[in-house]
Amino acid sequence: MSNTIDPIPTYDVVVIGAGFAGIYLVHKLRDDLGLDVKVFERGAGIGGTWYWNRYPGARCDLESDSYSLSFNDEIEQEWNWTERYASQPEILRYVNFVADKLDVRGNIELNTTVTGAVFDEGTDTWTVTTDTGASARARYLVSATGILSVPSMPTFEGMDTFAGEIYHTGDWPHEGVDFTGKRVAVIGTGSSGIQSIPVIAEEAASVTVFQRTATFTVPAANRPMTENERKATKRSYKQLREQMRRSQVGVLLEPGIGNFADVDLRVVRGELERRWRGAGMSTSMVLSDNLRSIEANNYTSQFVRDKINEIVDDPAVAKMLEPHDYPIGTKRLPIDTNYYDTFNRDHVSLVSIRDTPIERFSPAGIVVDGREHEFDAIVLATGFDAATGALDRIQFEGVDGRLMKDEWAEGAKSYLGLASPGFPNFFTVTGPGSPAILTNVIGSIEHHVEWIADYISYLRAAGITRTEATPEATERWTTHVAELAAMTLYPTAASWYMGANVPGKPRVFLAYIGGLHNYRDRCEKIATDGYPGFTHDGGTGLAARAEAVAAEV
Ligand code: NA7
Repeated sequence: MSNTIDPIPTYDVVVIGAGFAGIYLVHKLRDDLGLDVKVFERGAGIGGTWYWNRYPGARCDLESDSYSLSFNDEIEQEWNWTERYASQPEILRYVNFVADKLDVRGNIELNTTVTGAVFDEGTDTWTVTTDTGASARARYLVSATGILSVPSMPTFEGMDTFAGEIYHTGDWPHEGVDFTGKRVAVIGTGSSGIQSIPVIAEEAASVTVFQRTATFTVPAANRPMTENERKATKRSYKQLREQMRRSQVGVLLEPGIGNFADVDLRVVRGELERRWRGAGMSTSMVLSDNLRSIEANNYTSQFVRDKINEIVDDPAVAKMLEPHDYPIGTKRLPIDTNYYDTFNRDHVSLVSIRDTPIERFSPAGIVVDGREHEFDAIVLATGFDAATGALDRIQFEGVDGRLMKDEWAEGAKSYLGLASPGFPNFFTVTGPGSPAILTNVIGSIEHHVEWIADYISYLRAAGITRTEATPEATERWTTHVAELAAMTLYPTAASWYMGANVPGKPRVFLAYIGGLHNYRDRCEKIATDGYPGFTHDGGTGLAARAEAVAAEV
């Protein structure tokens, strides 16, 4: 018998990340299952995406009463959203309110980046290492690292020679940035660029936007929430949430009015006009087959191009802003406040870098097509290494020394977006292959957390110490995800959904398109059937039953 004490603290579950997912995991696993949970979080505060993305104008693109947690009545009833679309500071306040309500802070170690995790086949446990030297061991490891948590940093020649400041929207200084009197460049016109450009233009001396791909965006029609609206929502939360869970994307968007071939185009036009004035993302969904039929999509796309030409005074600028490179909706549709109007301001200009890319940064600014543009500050609104970026940066070592980054070198493979073969007792919240990126992410997070907690509870009850997604189930799921995507227009866009925004990243569609409702049903059936598609070792009884069911599937 050895007298040595294991120097590594041991928990039931280690969680990576303290955004909405990490916080809910603590509550669910600790308070409902009675487990000992440890969370490591890179930031000096909780909130994940909403902790880092503090750029001017940062705001959620889903309505506040949808983009919020549904599992706790007290939180729902006590919290008061002030705007239809919540701003980043308000969402971060909400995250902190939730964390206090659930009393989770004691389980979270901040300022600690997980660098590696190794599975020990002798004990069926994971040992997690971090950049601070802290480590932890646990039977289960759950990644809650978020979808948009690793900024994609472009590498322009001469970047380090630029004499002014360079900021990335996804890693914004916490003290804020004062652009008053400054000449500012913004590179990138996705959601982050589209939200920040009008706000930066309010204070900067000049704003020059460098646009590689013109982006479709529709008006947010954001406004304050009235007390009556808040009361009405709070009264009907139960029904609303249930409808969201039973919907395609986990949020109540206005449905389509019919397929392109079947509807009167005058009616379509009228409906597009109505939705343009306030329906946010539903604007692109007037035609039910907008994401399946290129004719339908062309009609919707042209409507937005016409709007751009109506709004923007200078026809040459309007032409540059017209999106032509992808079907509307196949990249996440930003919703904006005064984006196109901002180009009518004298101190705002647009430089297309579609055909003449940025040559280099210089000490004074940015050189394009032989011309130097001078700036005091440059904002990179260049997006994220989405969905897999955070996982790729951690050295996950599974059975037989297999590394996740090697296993996923040709593209992420998962079973249900929740687990991956060779990595036992490891679950991914909002992982690639789940519907998360196409849905109200909070709805997906809640589902994943609850499903994982139920599964852990099942494993413990059965005395199963080791579970793993089978290669066969993973292959079937990954193929199914790809086949569903291929039935739509999504793969035609060079989007972050496809990994196309990061040089060298495999082009694999990263989400299950079949809808949150169908996904939930499928996961529930798998649970009811004893978790076919997973191996079960170390247990008896239930485990044997599960294996028998798995063999039949
Ligand atoms: P996005 O949507 O990925 O947009 C990034 C933008 O940056 C996009 O316009 C890119 O052009 C542009 N970009 C990226 N790299 C470069 C380089 N090297 N040179 C020039 N331009 C570049 O990220 P966001 O942060 O705006 O939004 C991400 C999500 O957050 C969004 O979908 C919402 O869900 C919230 P490209 O289109 O690739 O030609």
